[in-house]
Amino acid sequence: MKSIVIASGNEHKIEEFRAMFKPLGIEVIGMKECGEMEEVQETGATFAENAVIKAEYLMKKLNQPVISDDSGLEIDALNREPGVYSARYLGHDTSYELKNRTLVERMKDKTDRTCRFVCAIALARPGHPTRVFEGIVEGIVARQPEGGHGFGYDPIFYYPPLGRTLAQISEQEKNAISHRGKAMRKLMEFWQHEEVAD
Ligand code: ITT
Repeated sequence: MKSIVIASGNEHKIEEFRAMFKPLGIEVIGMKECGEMEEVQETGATFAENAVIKAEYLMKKLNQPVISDDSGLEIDALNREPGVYSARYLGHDTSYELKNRTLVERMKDKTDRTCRFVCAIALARPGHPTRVFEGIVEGIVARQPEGGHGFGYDPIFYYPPLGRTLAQISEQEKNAISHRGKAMRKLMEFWQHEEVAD
């Protein structure tokens, strides 16, 4: 397989997938490049359910293999918010500067600052059962947003082993330890064994 469609409208995610698939010689095509502008309703209660909904919807429309990514930030002291609502937290179009500042403010008196990013990648193929691959990275909610790399909640996700937020490290460093990188490596392992490639 020379290319794979990703059922995502999030350019930052697509860029991370592009970087991870590149060494394998596989081109990543965002759904907008296929003329698909419509985002399907994420009605699932879990990341895995939403990933399956997104991938199967587009796979059926295009009749070709599709991957999707559903991901988000869980903060333990906030009952695992924003969770599956990470993109919709405070409204889909609200800036991440405001979303991040709001979460930091809500966390200011909390002693338990543990959090995690979760990623579920679904691979949907015509005539095959859909598969889901998950990855998690554990961290701490930062006292204030730091760093200009990455996207979304990266500036408030402090990663203790590197002593920096995910917005203070390079894309390569992030892919090596991130929830998406881990899920992606599980997908690649399956890919190689199952010969997903044409
Ligand atoms: P698609 O559904 O079109 O893929 P989306 O952005 O709406 O795009 P999700 O519903 O999966 O995707 O929401 C994921 C949100 O979780 C994302 O918008 C960020 O707010 C957050 N998130 C996920 N991965 C992240 C990462 O690596 N770094 C920072 N924030 C992340």
